[in-house]
Amino acid sequence: MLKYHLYSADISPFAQRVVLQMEYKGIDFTQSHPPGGLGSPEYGLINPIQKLPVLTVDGVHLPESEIICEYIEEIHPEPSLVPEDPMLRARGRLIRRIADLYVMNPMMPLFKNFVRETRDQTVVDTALAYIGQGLTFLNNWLPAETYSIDNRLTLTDFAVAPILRYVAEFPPVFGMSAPFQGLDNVHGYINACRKDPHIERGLARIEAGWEAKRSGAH
Ligand SMILES: N[C@@H](CCC(=O)N[C@@H](CS)C(=O)NCC(=O)O)C(=O)O
Repeated sequence: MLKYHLYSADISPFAQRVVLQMEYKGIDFTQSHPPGGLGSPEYGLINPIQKLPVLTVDGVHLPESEIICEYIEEIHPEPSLVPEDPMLRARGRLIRRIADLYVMNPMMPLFKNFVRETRDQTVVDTALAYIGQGLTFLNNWLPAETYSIDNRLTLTDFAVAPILRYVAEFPPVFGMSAPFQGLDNVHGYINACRKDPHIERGLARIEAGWEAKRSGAH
């Protein structure tokens, strides 16, 4: 049996995507924060990209959440988290790609600009504009009342729901007061997702992670 270790953090939407998938499939794995911290030389040997998550499989290090999830899906196809139909599979990948490239990536500069005194407002405004645009892209493909594809829980929901939870939390801190306003599909979709106990567990972990960080526990 393969031995899995995941370098992760509760607050990471990318790590939660993998954690949710492995939990759903009942796969045994251990977890830890990166040894020495994300930027440490020690972690650089595990992941030269110095980001979370990394799945270590029998000593081999695999970074990038999407790549990890696809690998897990191939090794542990049951219970399946991808549709049978190739076009629906492609649609799921497309939604995940939009969420990663056009919504979550533009959010990254916000995290470097939390402190008001040193905030670069031009960078923040550009980031907010891109996030808004990415959400309108997502609005074209997400349904308003159910899971993202196939009318059932899939990998795409494990990827997109944590990212949308981030959108609900952080852009408002920078003045984007209602990120989902006018985006009925995105808004309805995230509300529908929270009714699923698997997704809810991941989102609750992210929220608890934020809380722990705020109270100085991490
Ligand atoms: N494309 C990567 C993104 C991973 C990512 O950005 N992870 C964040 C945590 S949520 C991170 O490690 N950030 C550290 C940094 O950028 O220095 C993936 O899907 O795994």
